[in-house]
Amino acid sequence: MKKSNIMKNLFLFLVLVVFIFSGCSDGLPLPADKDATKETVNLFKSMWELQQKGVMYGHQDDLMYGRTWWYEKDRSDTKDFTGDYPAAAGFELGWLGLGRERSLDSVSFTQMTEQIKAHYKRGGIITISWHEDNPLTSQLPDSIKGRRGGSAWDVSSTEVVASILPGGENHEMYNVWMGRLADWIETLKDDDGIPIPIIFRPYHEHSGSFFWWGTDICTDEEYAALWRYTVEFLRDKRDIHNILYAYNTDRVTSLEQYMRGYPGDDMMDMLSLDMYDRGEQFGGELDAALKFVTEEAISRNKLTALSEVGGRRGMPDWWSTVLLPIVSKYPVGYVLTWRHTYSKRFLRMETPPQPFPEDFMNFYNSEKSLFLNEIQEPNVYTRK
Ligand code: BMA
Repeated sequence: MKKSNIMKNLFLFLVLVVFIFSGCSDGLPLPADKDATKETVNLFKSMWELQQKGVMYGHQDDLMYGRTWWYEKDRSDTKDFTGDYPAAAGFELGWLGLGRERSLDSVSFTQMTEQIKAHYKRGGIITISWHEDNPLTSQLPDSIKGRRGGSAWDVSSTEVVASILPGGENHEMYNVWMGRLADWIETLKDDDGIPIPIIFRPYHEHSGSFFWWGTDICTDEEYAALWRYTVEFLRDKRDIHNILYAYNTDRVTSLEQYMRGYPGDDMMDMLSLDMYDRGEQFGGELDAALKFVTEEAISRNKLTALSEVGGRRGMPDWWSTVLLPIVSKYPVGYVLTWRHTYSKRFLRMETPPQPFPEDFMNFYNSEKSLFLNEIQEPNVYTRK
């Protein structure tokens, strides 16, 4: 072989080696966890691409119950109404840390695992919130507990976060809660034993002061430290690598307010926002907030979501006239509406409430919205 040909082949070989070992041949951003599983990396990349294409619909506890039914296999309010499942299914872990069998919303954690597996198998996305009890005030006698009785909403003490961080008097107890969380996450495996990727959004709505981790209830430094401790516990101590971590606030009016307490790009995968429509000013506020949150997320190579949103009372066309036009302007990964609380009272009614208003079909039929069918191919976890 001529010398020049040898050089050429050597060069091509080196290019190939660099290509294989760089692992990011497609140029798409990657999760913060350098050891994220293949499926988790693929989920991140798929969501990055999907958020340019449209906005996924997500619904909390969609697969666990509806207003008039409780845990029926394959049932979903979204599917009952539209014929398709939501792209993202939301689940809630409150009371898992306490070692209970059922969540604060009475959902069995074992059944939750079953539904997570089923949704993963269909190619759907899983997102998880955690309204855990207050680790400090829940230990107090009932007579001196705060107004919300030791729950996530008990904001009677500003010492809670400090008390569970390393060196705090509740640190060991919180490690036990975290251990239970890690144990449960480890049960999320498909039939081949592959860990199922999840989006985890604990300590949410930090800009509000209605949870024990809220903005006036702990300092921004304590909040960031709580996040760092949580990620390090799951990722480093427990070696769990199937999680995308979502940073989240309630309504905010500036980027500076949004970023208070941000634990860092080395931990977070998603910048998300929760905002419920409480009246006229909502449209403008949501528009402004989504603009700076999505711009910031994209500049940091992070995913985005409007991870909780809810319509305005007495506004039947809210989905198509308020939500859709605003979220369509920005690369928003998904919008998630909250749970449809089950009640026997609804069953006794002559005409039980519809799961959604008629206008939800306009949202469903829009080219901009993505339901399960529209994200099944290619599969978000295999990208094939
Ligand atoms: C809240 C309400 C509560 C519920 C909690 C956790 O916003 O829906 O009833 O317990 O979320 O899911």
